[in-house]
Amino acid sequence: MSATSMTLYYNSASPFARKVLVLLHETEQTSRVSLKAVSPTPVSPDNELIQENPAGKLPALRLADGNVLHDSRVILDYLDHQHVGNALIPREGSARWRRLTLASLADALLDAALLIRYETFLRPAEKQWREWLDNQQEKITRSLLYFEQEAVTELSSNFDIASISVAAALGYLDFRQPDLNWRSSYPRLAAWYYEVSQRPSMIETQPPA
Ligand SMILES: N[C@@H](CCC(=O)N[C@@H](CS)C(=O)NCC(=O)O)C(=O)O
Repeated sequence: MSATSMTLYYNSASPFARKVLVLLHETEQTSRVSLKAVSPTPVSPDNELIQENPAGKLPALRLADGNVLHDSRVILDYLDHQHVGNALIPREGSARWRRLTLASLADALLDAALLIRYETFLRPAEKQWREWLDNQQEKITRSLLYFEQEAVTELSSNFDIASISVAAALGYLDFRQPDLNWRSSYPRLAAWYYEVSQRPSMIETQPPA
């Protein structure tokens, strides 16, 4: 595949796009992808992005042959098949299902955080639904507790699909919920996150200040 033969629709604030960018860095494929910044929200879709993904969501990856991949999970899987290094998504066995399940929980945490962002940032204050917001936040709390109690050792073993997804989720919490102070409740997760945050792939893909 020739240089910059793919186009990634992304936004530097998007944690789902960040997962893709981190994998591109980790697998030394950044030069293969041109970046196209888009800023859709559920109430202001991006017309160009809709042509690529009818759901109107980023990330989407246009391949050299014109095919378009979405969502982030599909793109990560595809890109993990395009390099010669160690696979970041285990190809088979129990490791595959465990690492994908941890990644899926990180995505669920992100879905909840993003919905909270939309509810509080886009919806007029008088229409916001407090109980719904609280229950989305509870999804985040339960997921963090699970990662702290059940998964930190596993996450430490390899910086792969699971670790990339959890790291992107924690980065998004710092970005959008800076007062959450999750580190004091989940110290092992905090120590792990501090370590992985030093990786060039994480430094290069930080959300905007
Ligand atoms: N499951 C999707 C979620 C993608 C997603 O929610 N992207 C957000 C930006 S971070 C988006 O495009 N939102 C626009 C919308 O919901 O219309 C994935 O893994 O890629």
